[in-house]
Amino acid sequence: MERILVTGALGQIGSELVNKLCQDYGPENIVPTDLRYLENNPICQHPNFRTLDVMDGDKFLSLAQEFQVDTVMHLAALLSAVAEEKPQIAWSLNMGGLVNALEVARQLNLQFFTPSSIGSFGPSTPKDDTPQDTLQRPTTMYGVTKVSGELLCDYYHHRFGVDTRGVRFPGLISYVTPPGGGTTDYAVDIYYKAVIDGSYTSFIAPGTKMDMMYMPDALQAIVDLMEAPEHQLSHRNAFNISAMSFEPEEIAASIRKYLPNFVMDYDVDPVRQAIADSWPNRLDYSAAETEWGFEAHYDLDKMTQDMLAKLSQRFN
Ligand code: NAD
Ligand code: AKB
Repeated sequence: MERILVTGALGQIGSELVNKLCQDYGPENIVPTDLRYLENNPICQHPNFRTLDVMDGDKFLSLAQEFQVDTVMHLAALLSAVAEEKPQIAWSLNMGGLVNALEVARQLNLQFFTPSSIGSFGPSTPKDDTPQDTLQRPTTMYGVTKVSGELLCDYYHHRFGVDTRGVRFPGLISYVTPPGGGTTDYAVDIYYKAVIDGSYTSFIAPGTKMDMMYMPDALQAIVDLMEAPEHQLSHRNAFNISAMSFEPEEIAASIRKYLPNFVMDYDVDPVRQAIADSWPNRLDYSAAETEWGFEAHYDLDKMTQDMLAKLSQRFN
């Protein structure tokens, strides 16, 4: 991996991934792209930044050729809650954009990364210690596109020899860029509200466990998987990974260790609750540990300390 084009670079993951890639591989070797151009966004100030609608396959191909990239990291997609509001658009973007990205990788012989999600599982999947290879019958449009995407990436590897790789991310928590309309967003919102208001109303019900991860661990996982020797990988495109699993009361209790007056109540959103109920409680990620040495460094309390410190610096 030497020269990398990133799609959806202004999103929650992309905005931090681009910075990490610039540090690790040199800013001149990174090509951040997004549908949007945001004048004051530092990613848009990167000299290689280009607007790119991933539905435009010709422009995608010509940008990859112009910058002579050897890797595509494809992040542009609609997340679970928004996809449930706009299922037709979600299918069209999540699958159409992915096909275009894979075609660029196939035609130019590029290495390829795209994330799947815990959303690729459904209510019939084993909920605890969810295995790497198991039943995947998701009941959301997001999940349908994610499991289809996993299969399509496998297909491009077996059929065309494209070096496709990916992980199933859990809910990602970060303080830099707000999340783009997912079900796990509550676990980000709660920190902002804790710092700004001292209280939070959770749209996810008590007792709902989901896998989560702090952004620095997620970014390192992407780089580690992409740099792993190919012969070590028996899986490729959908490694289960996770750092922690908690329910709303547990994250609230962690916040109270540092902000003792923090209070939380509930106003459950039935749409996002139904999505959360269809997802696993806790993944088994031993395949990622064995095949490419995945490890996470942040647990719930360590993440809480860092989130509260960074957000307090910004808002207080
Ligand atoms: P996000 O919603 O924060 O960002 C998506 C970006 O894609 C936005 O900047 C948006 O402008 C851009 N975009 C939308 N339509 C586009 C188009 N037609 N062409 C080009 N760009 C377009 O998403 P994210 O959280 O950064 O997620 C990135 C990927 O990671 C997605 O595939 C998502 O499913 C996956 N993922 C994210 C999480 C998470 O918790 N953030 C968890 C699991 C998987
Ligand atoms: C979402 O909630 O949609 C994402 C995800 C887990 O894929 N954060």
